[in-house]
Amino acid sequence: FDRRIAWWRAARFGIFVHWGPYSMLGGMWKGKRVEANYAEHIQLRGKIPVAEYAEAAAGMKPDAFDAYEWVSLAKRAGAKYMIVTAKHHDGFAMYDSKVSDYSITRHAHFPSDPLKALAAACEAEGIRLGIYYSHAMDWHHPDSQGNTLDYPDNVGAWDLLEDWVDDDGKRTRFERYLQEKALPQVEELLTGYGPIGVMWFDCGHKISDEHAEWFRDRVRRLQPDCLINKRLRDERFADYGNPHDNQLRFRPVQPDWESIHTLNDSWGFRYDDDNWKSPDELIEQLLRVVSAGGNLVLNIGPMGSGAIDDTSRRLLETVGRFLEYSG
Ligand code: FUL
Repeated sequence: FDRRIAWWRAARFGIFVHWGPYSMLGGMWKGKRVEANYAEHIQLRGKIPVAEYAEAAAGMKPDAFDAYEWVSLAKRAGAKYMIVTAKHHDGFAMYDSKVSDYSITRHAHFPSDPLKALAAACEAEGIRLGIYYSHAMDWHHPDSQGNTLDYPDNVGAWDLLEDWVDDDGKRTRFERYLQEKALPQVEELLTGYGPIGVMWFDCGHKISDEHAEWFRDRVRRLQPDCLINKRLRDERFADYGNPHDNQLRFRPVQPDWESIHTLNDSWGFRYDDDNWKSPDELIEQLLRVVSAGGNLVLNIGPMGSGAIDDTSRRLLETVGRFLEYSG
């Protein structure tokens, strides 16, 4: 274990990237602001039916996307790894998935695979690539969790306790989602993009131990050196912990832990989120987390076009300059 996690312990600082069709919407739906702190939750909070969200997603044209620019910004910021959303809760694959057509390439017809480009840029620049994958929730798949607008009979987190009875075939249906979409997608992510530093799962409280085991098994089998974050399920399944989002509120129970922060309020890009942290605040967070023995991961939300807004860029560059001058 010490050998596997050595690079991550030395890294101390990473960049998170939230990017998907929600970035293009930027918190707005049909000209109206949707009340959601997190722009990436717009489909759920805005009660947008799957068909309408999918229609909008088909219009995503990330013409300004430049993998080298993203990775070189991460590098200038002083980060050593970069975690990118391959699929968020909306179920949309931001890579060329062969498992589901609901993707940036097949659904939005973007001519190349952005994750391939990012993997190549990371390799060239010496940045470790991590992949965020929403395994427990998928608002597009009829048998997954979280979307009760289109799928009122959907399974809920409480249904998946260990002693849960297969009420109305809900467990069977949820397992169908896992077997036909989530697990095969995790397999393609672990086999098509070179060495993955960390598989970053989310909302593990919504799945059972048995289901978590299915994912862990894939990661260990396909990339034994790949790390797993706590949100696959809980610390029993993880290589490192994640204390509360955006805060360092308590002493984490795991010796290896990572604190995630975003530059403003949302993770995904939202037009009117200007609650930016100051460079001083960011540097202070970095110092607090690192001096308490953790890793800090700072999030950026590129726009739907793939461009990164000037404020995010400047903030990251300022952190990078501080790290450079302070050695
Ligand atoms: C949460 C998600 O629901 C947010 O959208 C975001 O991805 C954050 C990092 O984790 O659980």
